[in-house]
Amino acid sequence: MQTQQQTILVTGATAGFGKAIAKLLVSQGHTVIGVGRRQAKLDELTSDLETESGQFIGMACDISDISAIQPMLDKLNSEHGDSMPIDVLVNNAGLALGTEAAFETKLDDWMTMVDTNIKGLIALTHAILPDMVERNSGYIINVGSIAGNYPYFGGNVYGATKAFVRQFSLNLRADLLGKNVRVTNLEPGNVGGTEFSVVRYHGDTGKANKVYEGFESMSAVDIADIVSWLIHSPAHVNVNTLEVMPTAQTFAGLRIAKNGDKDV
Ligand code: NDP
Ligand code: 8X3
Repeated sequence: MQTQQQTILVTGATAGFGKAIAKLLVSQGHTVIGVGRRQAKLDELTSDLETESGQFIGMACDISDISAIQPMLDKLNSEHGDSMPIDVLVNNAGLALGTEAAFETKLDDWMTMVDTNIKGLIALTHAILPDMVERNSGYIINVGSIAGNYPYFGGNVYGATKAFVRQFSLNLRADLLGKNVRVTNLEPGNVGGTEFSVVRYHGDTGKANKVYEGFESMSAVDIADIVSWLIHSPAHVNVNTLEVMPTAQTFAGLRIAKNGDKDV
């Protein structure tokens, strides 16, 4: 069990999983550097967490602009002293845009998912990993998705970005042989109560709410509990991948269009 106070950088801390993860870890005494684009949400979280035992530091940054990542880390170090080694990186920021079939989507949406879920995640990892290796200590938790493991209608590029995140996580482990740096790909299924579906449906809250009707989805707190458990697990244990779903959810089945039916 890792009990000492750690410095944990969490992307996507302004909402959903990232916000729940930040709240839990700060309440456990850790220092959380929360990254997101919305400064007002970061300020809100800073004041909400003021009385907790740990510390929250908000850093506004659009990770899809990879040229903004190093300046954000430089600012963090200059404002909080060069002694801000990051013990844990939680690459959580990401998004899905659209639920249409591939031939009906907007190319811009595809590119935004690639820029955020892939390019932002690898750029931040590239910036932080060498220091972990040098210190022979560290942990990268990537938030993938079941969408990276199972194909489903409308998952096209979103699922492909998460499949990238899964393979990148496993390949990091391969490169980190002999280094004391852990990597986990956390692969949740349906989680309600976050902004994920509102973003996916381009702000249509009616459609977004329907996704969660009629069953009990997981919550951001469930995900935060898992992340906390991973961080506090013994340093000699590496969870490579961790897939979790609501009990009500299961895998998509294979389908056949019969009698030339195009309307399936
Ligand atoms: P939310 O939409 O609630 O939160 C997404 C977070 O990512 C926000 O804090 C947002 O902050 C941040 N973000 C998005 N784009 C950027 C960017 N360009 N730069 C910096 N931050 C960014 O989603 P969830 O909490 O539900 O999802 C979190 C992660 O979990 C995502 O990677 C998602 O793909 C994955 N996931 C979600 C599941 C679900 O069912 N909800 C299931 C499986 C995986 P801001 O807008 O302020 O920048
Ligand atoms: C989100 C999970 O099932 O909505 O990553 O694609 S799902």
